Amino acid sequence: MPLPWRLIRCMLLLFILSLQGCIGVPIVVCTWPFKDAIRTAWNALQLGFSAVDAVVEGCSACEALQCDGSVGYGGSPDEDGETTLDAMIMDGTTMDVGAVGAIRNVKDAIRAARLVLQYTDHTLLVGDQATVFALSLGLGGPSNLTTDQSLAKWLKWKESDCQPNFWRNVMPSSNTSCGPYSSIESFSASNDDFDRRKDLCSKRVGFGNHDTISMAAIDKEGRIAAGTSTNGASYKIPGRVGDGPIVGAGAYADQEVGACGATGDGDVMMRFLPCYQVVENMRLGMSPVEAAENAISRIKRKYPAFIGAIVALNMKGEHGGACHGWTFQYSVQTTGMEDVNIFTVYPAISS
Ligand code: SD4
Repeated sequence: MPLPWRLIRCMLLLFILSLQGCIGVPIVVCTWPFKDAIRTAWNALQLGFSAVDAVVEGCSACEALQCDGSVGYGGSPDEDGETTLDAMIMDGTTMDVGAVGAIRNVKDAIRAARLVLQYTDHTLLVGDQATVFALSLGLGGPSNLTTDQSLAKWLKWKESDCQPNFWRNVMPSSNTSCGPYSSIESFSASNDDFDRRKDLCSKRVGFGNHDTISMAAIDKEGRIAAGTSTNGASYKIPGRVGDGPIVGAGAYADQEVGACGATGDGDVMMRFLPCYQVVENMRLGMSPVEAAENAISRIKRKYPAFIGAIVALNMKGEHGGACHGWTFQYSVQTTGMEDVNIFTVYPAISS
């Protein structure tokens, strides 16, 4: 081949490669600096696995590592001291979803969610029946999800009269503020205990240490997926399911537009389907940052004290985040990055 042609070919190749770099796919993003989770997902993408596989592998790594104690076994004990898990996986090419809520005695929550996606027409299975389902298809278990750390955390909470907790408008029936509780209406106003006991309930749980993994990925073939895994909220009332396994709340992905992952006070956030909102905002032309800021502002208008954050990703590989009530960090790895990059997002000044 004559030299000029070789040169032109080389330049063309370089141009294509640089274009891939700036378009930024394949790509994987997730809430918080969960570097090992991103690396695991990125390796899966590099090996040619699908976006769904990469998200499952990434979240699964976080579960095994018990990322920040709020993903996987041994974290966020509920009122009975038990750890239960929420997880979801969404395939943005088909809009198929598999999710598990408050699954018990199974460590591999995201893999259980994937089984729902792969082998059923359902979207969400919960509690003991989700466990039976997952075990029937070969997932490991039953496993004890309690660890020495989660037990110690729960005992300390019991010793602190079960404070804080998620109850409101109730009265404890004993002299501690632990349950069982009765509705406040069932107490007569003349009850001597009323005022004293009223103060014993429901000091609000802070979400300062909340760190769900919500992850989104675009694979080499341009397919998008999103997923979540979390042990939810410490001292939750048994049976509570958070936003993690709720489609459009904890995560969302649509091949036509992009994807989103959320973290924070799931009880509030799921009322707004913030990730669905983000994707629809991007469909209307907003950038990922604008879309995320808009979704957060809708929640903050109604719940000024809520704590939460969002990471958004469009099909071009552009990403952005927004948060309220805390400083947020999210992780990214894409073509041209040697390792995971961490991005920091601050709450809007008006927060
Ligand atoms: C939940 N949203 O169950 C989850 C917890 C979380 O960052 O996001 N932590 O409410």
